[in-house]
Amino acid sequence: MRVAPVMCSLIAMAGMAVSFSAQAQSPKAKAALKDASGKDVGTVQLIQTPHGVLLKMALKGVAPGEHAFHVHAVGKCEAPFTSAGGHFNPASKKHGMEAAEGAHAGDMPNLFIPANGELRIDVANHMISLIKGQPNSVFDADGSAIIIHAGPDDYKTDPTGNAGDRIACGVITE
Ligand SMILES: [Cu+2]
Repeated sequence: MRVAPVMCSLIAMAGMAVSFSAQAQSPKAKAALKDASGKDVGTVQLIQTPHGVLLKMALKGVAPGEHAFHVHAVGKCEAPFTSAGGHFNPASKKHGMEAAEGAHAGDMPNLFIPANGELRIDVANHMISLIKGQPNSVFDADGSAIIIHAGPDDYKTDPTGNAGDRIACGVITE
């Protein structure tokens, strides 16, 4: 019976080693979202996982209601944020998860902002990468940005999703 505690600690150590090495090879990134007047409206932490990128969002002061949000092709946020280009679309697909030839890598589900304007949500995007050199890396030559729109994405209108104005923008940085 003396063997059991040793076995347990060996298993625990093996588990720690696995989680440490996974952390070491998991690129992270962030984006600070600002509205057109320059006001802070939240942050996004991006974490590379073996199954795509996890976007952990904490929003504040966003108009209540349904809003499209996407990764856009250029890492430049100058109001009214057309500087960020179209949706991040390295594979040249059509817009929207309802499109037969879809979707853009930057397409993601709509956000529903409650009456107090605050939302915390984690969103998985399997189509983008934080790893430089990958064809779908957000860290390409001109960078990338996260945009929140005034209206909802209809998940099918190419190339914009008919989501309206761009109300917040944040450049994705390491
Ligand atoms: Cu967009």
